[in-house]
Amino acid sequence: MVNLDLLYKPVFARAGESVGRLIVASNRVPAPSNGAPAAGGLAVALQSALHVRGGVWFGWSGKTAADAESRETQKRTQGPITFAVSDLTRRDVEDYYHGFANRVLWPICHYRLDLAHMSERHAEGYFRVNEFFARRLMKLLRPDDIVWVHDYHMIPLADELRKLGAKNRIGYFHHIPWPAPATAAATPHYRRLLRAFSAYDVAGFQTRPDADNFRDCLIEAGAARVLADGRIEAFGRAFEVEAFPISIDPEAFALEARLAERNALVKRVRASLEGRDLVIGVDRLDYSKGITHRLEAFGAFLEACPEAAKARVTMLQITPKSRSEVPEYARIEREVAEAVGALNGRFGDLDWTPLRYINKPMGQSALAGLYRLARVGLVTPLRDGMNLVAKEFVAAQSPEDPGVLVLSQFAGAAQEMKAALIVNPYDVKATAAAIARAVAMPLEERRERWRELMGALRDNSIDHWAARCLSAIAGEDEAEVESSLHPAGSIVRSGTIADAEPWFCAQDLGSARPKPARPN
Ligand code: GDG
Repeated sequence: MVNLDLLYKPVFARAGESVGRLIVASNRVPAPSNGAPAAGGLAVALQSALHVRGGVWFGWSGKTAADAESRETQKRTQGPITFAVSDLTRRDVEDYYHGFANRVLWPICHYRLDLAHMSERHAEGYFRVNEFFARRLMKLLRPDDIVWVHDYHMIPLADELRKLGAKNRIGYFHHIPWPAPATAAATPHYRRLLRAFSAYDVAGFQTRPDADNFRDCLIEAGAARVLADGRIEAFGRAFEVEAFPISIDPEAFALEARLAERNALVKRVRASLEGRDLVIGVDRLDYSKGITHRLEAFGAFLEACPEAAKARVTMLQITPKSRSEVPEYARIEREVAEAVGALNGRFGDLDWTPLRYINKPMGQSALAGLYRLARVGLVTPLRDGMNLVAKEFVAAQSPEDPGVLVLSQFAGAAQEMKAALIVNPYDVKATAAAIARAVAMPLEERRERWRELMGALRDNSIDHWAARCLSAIAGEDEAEVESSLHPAGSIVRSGTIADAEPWFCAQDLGSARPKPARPN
């Protein structure tokens, strides 16, 4: 255990000026480890920011405590970063995580009111756990720290910190969509949640429509007015509501994909394809990702294009299981497995399985190499905050012979990635037609589209995103923050992610996942 008072001093300070540390709060926290393989882009970007300022990454350990008394904060320091995590009781996990976060907020934010499971006990647990986190975090907080809270699990954290007297600058980033008021208003304790947002100094969303939806929610609830400087005043506090589209590090991912041509698994897959075109889908097993619609579209494509069936175009769907303890996820797991069986039964042959369906998570290198191998990337969520797979697929392509991205209009990424083939994922026939078009697309058009897409990624890399968010939260100069994130030779490549839920790279979804608490 390390005493936080001994923490490394911030390095991002001009002479004579003190800069507070960065405190990142998220449901799950990466486990510090030396020499581990590169973690997902987001974790790397946040660790870079933490390295620069020095700071604390705070959240749930992913483990269950025997009882409320054994929820001590465990701290481990690696260089300038301290990882501070607490266990939660079985009941906390059930109510806060499986319950309110994943059975109320997740479905409602993804426009699935039909899947929302309203339970007063879960709601009460959600606010209780956030209060618990706030009490723990308050013990670590210094007056000049800035706090950056991530995602829907922790919306009330700033409000709870304020109640305990925190005066720090606190920002929030919402990784998933924010729905229009008519949908959002179905959330239990809706007004309390809206009020909780007003404790932040900045509320960040993935896209302009999401930010607008959120603003409309406040205004329609009669809780807010827009100030002359563009900020919102609600429940007696003024704060900024802004869109910060998250991204990846396109150059690092491109390099990873180039190097992965030598990856043994990628080589095996290439050999097994025997020259056939590959269509790839990569998603956590989640009903928001539109996997059954996508499989239906792939079947419709094979049916409508006998020449594709003859050429034995093959689809690879990589789908690590996720949140299996939640009943709605167990259901989608069964539905997808049935759809896979039906498709292969219908179109397959003795020597051809049209759809390869994998539930285990891949290593990041293999994943990058498989994207590069594919002629078509199918990213067709029914709703998605951003969708980093779409961005990774593009970054992984060979500029000389790039694959084609088919992208849902309902992914946040579609706002920026206009040169993809944009589809309505509910329209199975139209998606099938887009697959056919992508498979047959001439090289020159593929190159042109890819250049435009890659240009969009370069204009807004993950570092740029982190710098924009941080400068808004801290009220600092954006260019200066960005240039400080990666001073020469300082790229952070350590840290593995303890669990992928919900916005981290899914590499550890399998064995590293915490033991689930059984639903009552
Ligand atoms: C949430 C929002 C938003 C997946 N399978 C494997 C693997 N992955 C990695 C992908 C990608 C990440 O997981 C998934 O990111 P997405 O953005 O696609 O989706 P969510 O997990 O739902 O994330 C989303 C995101 O937060 C960030 O703000 O974009 O809208 O829902 O990086 O590569 N990685 C490895 N093996 C796998 O099998 N290594």
